[in-house]
Amino acid sequence: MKNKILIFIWLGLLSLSCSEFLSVDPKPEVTEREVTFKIVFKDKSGFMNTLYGSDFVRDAFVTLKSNLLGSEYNLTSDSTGTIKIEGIISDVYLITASREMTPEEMQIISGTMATNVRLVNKSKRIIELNAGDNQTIEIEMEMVVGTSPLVISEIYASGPPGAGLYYHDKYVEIFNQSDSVWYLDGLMIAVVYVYAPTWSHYRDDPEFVHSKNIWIFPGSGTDYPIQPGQFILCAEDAIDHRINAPNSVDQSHADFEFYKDDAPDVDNSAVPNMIRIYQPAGNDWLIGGEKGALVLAQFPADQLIPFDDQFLIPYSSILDGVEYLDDPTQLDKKILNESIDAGATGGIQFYTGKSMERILISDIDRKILKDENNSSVDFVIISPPSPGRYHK
Ligand SMILES: [Ca+2]
Ligand SMILES: [Ca+2]
Ligand SMILES: [Ca+2]
Repeated sequence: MKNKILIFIWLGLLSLSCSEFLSVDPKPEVTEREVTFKIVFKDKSGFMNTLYGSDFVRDAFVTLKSNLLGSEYNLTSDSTGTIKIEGIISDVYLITASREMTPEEMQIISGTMATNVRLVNKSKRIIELNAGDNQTIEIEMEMVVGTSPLVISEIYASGPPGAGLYYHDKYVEIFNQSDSVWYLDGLMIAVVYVYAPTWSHYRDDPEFVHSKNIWIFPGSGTDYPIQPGQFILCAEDAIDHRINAPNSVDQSHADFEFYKDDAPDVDNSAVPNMIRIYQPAGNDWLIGGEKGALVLAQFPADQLIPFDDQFLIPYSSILDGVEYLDDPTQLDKKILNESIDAGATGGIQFYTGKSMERILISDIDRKILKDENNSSVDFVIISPPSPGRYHK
């Protein structure tokens, strides 16, 4: 495809400075103290200065999510780029700030009515607020252009309840949230690699996702369109799993099927098969039941870079990536770089029939799913799974 999508423009990426905000004073004798603090958002793009004469980011929509309690706070920054919160509990917070640039603002800044331009806090997503002195935290925001038209809309990995160790009903679902037709031909679905014995990972690789499990969609360019608002189901096995596992779901009408031709695998001849590029182990496409990460990438399979016993996929080719953890608050355990997915969904145990689906934010002309590149806030846990459709 000739379109160059998901072009993130990173400004001043290297100038992360976090010393001023980590004024950590643990005071271990004090628990559940309440905190009052301010956060000031500053723009690194120069947009705000052009528009308003200072770098403070006004009208930023800010979400703070408590790690410990899961409580969530939504605030909007004022004309001095500031939010103030009183009386919340000391904790580690996941902070997501987003400032949509309007086409009118972009006209002033760039001379074009650009859409899909945002300021976000790329580099500082976790803050620790401790009881004690009033704190003022400064967070820099950077420009992001574009959002992927295709996203991973659901990952079902846990397996159904009441069917022993049955796990053949896993799937990944892809969604077109743009207003135009796209083509799946050749797009890549890869499982992010970790060393299983030690769970070490390549999260901090500055350029590449490492994978030992890479499949691509069939087709030669325009064979497999995905319409605006369409969900595409890629099933481990495209069968009616209720036959083997009464609490599972019917996937006999899946759009694609992972068929491993060197293994005793099921092949529904009515469902086109994903093409295995690299997955030397296992009897079928395999994703972790409780934790793992998947990426959807637009990258030529014959240009994959071999590395050790893996292949490398450039971050710049990744349309979407989603990570899930058995404990999604343990973000230090993440394996996927924060630039692809700043958080994690999950918290699902094996064989519970629970699934992870992107949150619906609009359903006016077509469905729009939440896509902050942060699975901690983008996803919701559902049961039963909703293969090939939205769960409600
Ligand atoms: Ca299969
Ligand atoms: Ca098939
Ligand atoms: Ca679904």
